Amino acid sequence: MDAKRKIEILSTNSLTEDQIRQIQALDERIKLEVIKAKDANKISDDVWRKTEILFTSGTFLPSAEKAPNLRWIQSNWAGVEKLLDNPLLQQGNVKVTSSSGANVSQMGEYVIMMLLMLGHKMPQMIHAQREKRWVEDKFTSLQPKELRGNTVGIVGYGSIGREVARQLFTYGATVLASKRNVMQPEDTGYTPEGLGDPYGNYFHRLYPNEGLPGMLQECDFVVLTLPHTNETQCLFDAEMFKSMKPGAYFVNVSRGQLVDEGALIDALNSGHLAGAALDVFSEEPLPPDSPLWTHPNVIITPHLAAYSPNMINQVVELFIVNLKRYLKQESLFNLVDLEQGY
Ligand code: OXD
Repeated sequence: MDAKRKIEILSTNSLTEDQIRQIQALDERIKLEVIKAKDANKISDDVWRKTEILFTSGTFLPSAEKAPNLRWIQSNWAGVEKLLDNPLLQQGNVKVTSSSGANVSQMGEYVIMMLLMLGHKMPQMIHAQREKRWVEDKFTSLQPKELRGNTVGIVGYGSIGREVARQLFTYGATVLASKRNVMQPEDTGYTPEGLGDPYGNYFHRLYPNEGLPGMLQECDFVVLTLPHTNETQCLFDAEMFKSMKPGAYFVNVSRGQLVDEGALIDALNSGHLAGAALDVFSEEPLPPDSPLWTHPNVIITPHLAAYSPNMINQVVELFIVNLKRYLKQESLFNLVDLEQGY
């Protein structure tokens, strides 16, 4: 890297004074501009022309002509599919890194909360409370399915799946996980110290993607964490739900597009699935007429599993780790394969 050349960074995320200081202290060539903008036109041509690194929660980008020096985009999103269609990325000289791993602590807690709520029949108990109804047949209708002694299947053993497995360990559940390459149980992505499963220690059995239906047959709970790509579009269709063990619970924290919602509703209505917790939907906000809203065994949340007051600080930490690597011309964490889409 040219020792005199300025490294122009544009952040559309607001940063604290301390974060700005930390970033600038990394290299005296760094020039950091912070502009809270929600679309590309709010940023001047001059700023776009100079920008080499973009740190953003946005899914907007200028044209390639407007940003000739752009080389790297660090996104705040773990799922970057909305960014990838952008023509600017077709040129092949801009790297994209996702935030995968940065927010896994709260996502892990969200998933555990949902597994416990579903298994312990919380939706049914809240419903009875609203009606001021003391459930008389509580030992049958409210019989819990505990995590201890039961099997949780994690579909996609990436950073979220690994943190779920780590948190599940203390509950004594059997953890099965599916992963594209079972020969590589280690994590190659970013995970904050002490979180996740960097060495592949927290699952009991790993399945290749082709083995997913077989894995599902054994699971009392299934957690979907895969990214949305052409390959995963509608992965959970009627057949896949049929592969699930009767009476199992389903949790989705990935993207709604991985699920055929009609097939999910059928599986719930027939009683084949005992319940579901859904944070993501094929259409967001979930339309008011979706039967999922009122299904008695379904918990709906408005796409917030990654949210916490620490969320942005966690992503800034990842950005700083990656920026140090960029400056040393090392490979970046969470580099998105633009062909594969994750
Ligand atoms: C993400 C999300 O992709 O929160 O980061 O959905």
